[in-house]
Amino acid sequence: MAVFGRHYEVELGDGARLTGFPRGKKSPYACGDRVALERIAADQMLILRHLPRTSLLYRSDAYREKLIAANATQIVLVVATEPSFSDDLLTRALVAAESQGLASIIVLNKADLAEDLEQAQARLAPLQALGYPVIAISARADATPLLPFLAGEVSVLVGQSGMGKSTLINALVPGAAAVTREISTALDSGKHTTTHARLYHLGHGGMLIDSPGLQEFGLAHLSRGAIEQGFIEFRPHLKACRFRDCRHQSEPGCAVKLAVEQGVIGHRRYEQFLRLMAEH
Ligand SMILES: Nc1nc2c(ncn2[C@@H]2O[C@H](COP(=O)(O)OP(=O)(O)OP(=O)(O)O)[C@@H](O)[C@H]2O)c(=O)[nH]1
Ligand SMILES: [Mg+2]
Ligand SMILES: [Zn+2]
Repeated sequence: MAVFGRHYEVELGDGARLTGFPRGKKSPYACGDRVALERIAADQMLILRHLPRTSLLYRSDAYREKLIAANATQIVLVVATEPSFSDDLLTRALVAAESQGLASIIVLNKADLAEDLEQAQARLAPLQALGYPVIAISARADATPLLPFLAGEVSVLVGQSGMGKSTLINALVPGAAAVTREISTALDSGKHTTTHARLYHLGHGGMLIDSPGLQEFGLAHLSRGAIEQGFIEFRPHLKACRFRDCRHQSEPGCAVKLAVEQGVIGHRRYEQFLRLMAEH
């Protein structure tokens, strides 16, 4: 249910909440994991192992991996009219989601800040055109337009700090109200608010995972192939490149570059792809 570095909050089948500890020095579990437990005290459990995962969303740099959520079925990328969001982070999170076969939806929060709304929507339009749903809402005013997208899904909220992920949680999850006050108090100090991932039950079997704000989304764990597949509009062209190991940079007969020149693939997306590839 929640990850606190070296220990966890676990929920049993009957709804009881206990503290769980990993066996060794490592903490290899993520929010959303299903785990086998052994009781070590009235309110403490040893976590023996995790059960097979349907997905694992994580980011990585050259040195380490940071787990975000296990068993999610979709990623909800939360951006806002204000503060301004990073296209690069958004692209990376989409590629990570695609690599795990997760659906992605984009929430444009703080739609009540009307003066910045149009510009934010314009920045998201190319992604919307690719088929990613973009839902403009105000978590403060009314988050219910999001509910149909969450029903029956395990959704992980991902985004930069201050976009309103936890505000969304509080708007959508009855009973998370106690958390609201803590969060708004902490916010006044101007710090990152959410420090650990936490899973919340929605009605009708849906679940929502809140996660700490991200400043970067390293994709060191993804192969070149996974990255090119992560740009979904590239997919129909990849097989048509003359060379099977085409890097879609300056090779002759590159179908991706041709599609860019013909305006079928957007310039900005192609440039973002090249930037990601430069790290590999
Ligand atoms: N105007 C407006 N402000 C909002 C809205 N949603 C959230 N906020 C404000 O945005 C600030 C950040 O919200 P949080 O929910 O803490 O953001 P977060 O994404 O959880 O941030 P981290 O936990 O640091 O990652 C708070 O002051 C919220 O009150 C909205 O719809 N409209
Ligand atoms: Mg938060
Ligand atoms: Zn190519």
